Amino acid sequence: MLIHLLLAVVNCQPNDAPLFDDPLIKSTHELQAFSFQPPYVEDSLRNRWWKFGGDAFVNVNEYIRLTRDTQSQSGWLWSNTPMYYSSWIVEFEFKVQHEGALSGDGFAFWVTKEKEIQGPVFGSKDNFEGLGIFFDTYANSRVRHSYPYVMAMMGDGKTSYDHDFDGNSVELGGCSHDFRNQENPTRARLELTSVHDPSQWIQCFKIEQKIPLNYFLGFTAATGGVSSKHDLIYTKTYAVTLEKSGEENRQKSYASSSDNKFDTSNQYNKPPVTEKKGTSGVQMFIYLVLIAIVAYVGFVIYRTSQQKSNKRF
Ligand SMILES: [Ca+2]
Repeated sequence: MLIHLLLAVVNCQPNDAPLFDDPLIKSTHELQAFSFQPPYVEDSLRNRWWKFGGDAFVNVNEYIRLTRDTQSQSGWLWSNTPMYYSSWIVEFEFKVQHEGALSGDGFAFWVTKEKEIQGPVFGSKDNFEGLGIFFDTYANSRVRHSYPYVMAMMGDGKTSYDHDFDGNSVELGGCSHDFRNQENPTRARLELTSVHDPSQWIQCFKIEQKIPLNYFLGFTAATGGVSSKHDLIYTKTYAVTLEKSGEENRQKSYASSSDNKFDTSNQYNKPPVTEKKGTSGVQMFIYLVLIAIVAYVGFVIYRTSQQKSNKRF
């Protein structure tokens, strides 16, 4: 299934409520499994839905810091649960601050098959499968546009990001946006749904790509010879039901989940949702598919036997 991706980056006041003023959106509900906000951790000093590692650490009242403003850092934060909705919106606020003249390398937002593997692409592995959105603050190659630069890459598991050339050859879309050393956090919104462009936002890019279900959401950041503090303030993720095709999207999502052998019973913590999930509708959809397959197999057997009997006589 082809999906529109849209990223908007704005400088904004902290804690503004998210706006979904699109008439095509029938309803949204927040997915707790893909959201976080202060104090980030529970009594056990862990987060039930997210895991962090490398050089990342939590300041419970203010931020999750992926890297400090020192050289050769690498930190990560990944969702425990894979995303099994096909239409969703994620919004996150972040701050990138540095004291030296230069900042680097940047951070990434991921929707990928694998997680928690450190590497050279903003702290995560190269040759990844899935979507990477890179908030690149350092020009490693000849400058083609102003920095910081935000860009998207769709990884097929074989193609390299090529850090030394800032991913120039694999860029699907991007924009320049100065989010460094801003007084307020910068907010980004990524929409994996077919709604129109939000009016209050600056559109960074819009591309059409297929993103498989059951990929993990993550953030990683790295510093090299130059450095920055890469801080995440909050993330809120919403499942979206569209006006006309919402129920259809929901059913496709669940049907594809079973195709991918997603085990909702024990392999992962299933995220809580506030809406009724329409199980009977999903069952009906699966029954219809099974009936269609049975009918087709019956037709093939019938035609084969007819052809054989035609040859015989
Ligand atoms: Ca770079």
